[in-house]
Amino acid sequence: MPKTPLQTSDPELYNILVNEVSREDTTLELIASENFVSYPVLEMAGGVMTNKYAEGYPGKRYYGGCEFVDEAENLARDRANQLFGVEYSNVQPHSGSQANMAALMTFIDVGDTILGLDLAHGGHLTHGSKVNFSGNLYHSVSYQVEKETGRVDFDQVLSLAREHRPKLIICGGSAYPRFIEFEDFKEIAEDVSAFLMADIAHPSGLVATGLHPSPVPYCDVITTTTHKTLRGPRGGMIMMGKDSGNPWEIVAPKSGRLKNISELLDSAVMPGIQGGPLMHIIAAKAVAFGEALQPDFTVYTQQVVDNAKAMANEFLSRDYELISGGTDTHVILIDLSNKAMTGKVAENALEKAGITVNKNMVPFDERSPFITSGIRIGTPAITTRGMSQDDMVKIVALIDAIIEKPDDEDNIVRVKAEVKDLCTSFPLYSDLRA
Ligand code: DSN
Repeated sequence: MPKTPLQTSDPELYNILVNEVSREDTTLELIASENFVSYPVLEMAGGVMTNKYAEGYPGKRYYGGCEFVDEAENLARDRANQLFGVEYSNVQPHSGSQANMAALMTFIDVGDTILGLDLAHGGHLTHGSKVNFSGNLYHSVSYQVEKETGRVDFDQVLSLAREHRPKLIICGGSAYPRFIEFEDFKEIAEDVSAFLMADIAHPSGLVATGLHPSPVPYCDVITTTTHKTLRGPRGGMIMMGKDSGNPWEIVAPKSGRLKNISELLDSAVMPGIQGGPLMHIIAAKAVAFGEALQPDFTVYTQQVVDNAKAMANEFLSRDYELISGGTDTHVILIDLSNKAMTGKVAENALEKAGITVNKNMVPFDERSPFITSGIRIGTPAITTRGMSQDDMVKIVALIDAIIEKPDDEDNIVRVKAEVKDLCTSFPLYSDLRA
């Protein structure tokens, strides 16, 4: 095979790339926020639109030569609107965090109060964590889940909302295995006249295919990433739908004038927090949204959920404690306390056996985020490889074998060989191997 340009010019980095292809192919990727994009998405993400400066929006750029990137961004927006049933989308945020930052900047002023899910209870850094801009620039109050059910404690949300009068409430999170309860949040937001923002970064692929309730009828603004269950390139997006009763005009935080929210959101993203958009990634988002509009994608997301449920049942039958007792989505959160094991030890031992998970705090965790009592598992990536329920049962058995004997090197070698065999039956990126 002829050498690739990278192989010729920079063999050191070429080898790093090839090693990553091999790692993804020969290990079980169970990180709930990861997925494997298609070749067409890769082609666009690695294409020449990376060269183009296009500050501004289609038809209103600060640079010439934007004819084709305009077409790509318009397609990305149109497809996003169709996919989620919304009237407005901004596909420029470089990440979910930047989508969240732009949304907060649009709806509220620095110093205003926000109410979001505690990071240690499944929330996200940008939902008000003290180590993040959201907890620094805003007065942040956090709600939690109930100890017994692992589900959002709506009595607490209501009482915190009435006590602190947040200007904006955030629903959604990074380690919440159940459907986000948009309707319940809406009731509370209305009670205290707060804006309601949904962060659907995790379940957006399930939302797009109707397997998770839609936030559109309830939320003033919706943010997401594009690379998790949605299976696009790494990035973020902001949306608004008319169904929510959102007036599409608000008194702008700074000027005090009545403004169209979509215009405020656009200018919060650029020039507010970003400069030049990543046009290769925006075009790759358009490709991924096109894929997600195909009937096959619903077959895929249904399998993601079926696989997560099959895994959850198998874990339960092996005496594992699952937060909330199971899952509605692609996420499973396991408390390993009854296995006398920390999340950190489990993550390291599983990684040695070729199984990639992340340590994760569980609600009311007494351990630090660097140790944790739990692990988070997700099925989007292994489902993309074509795995189904029978494979989930095998994978849980392999995980259990490691959790039982995390220090037994022979056991790790045996499990690693089985992981490799399983991966060989579901090849990934065969065309990209050295
Ligand atoms: N880091 C992402 C996750 O793993 O869920 C959230 O930003």
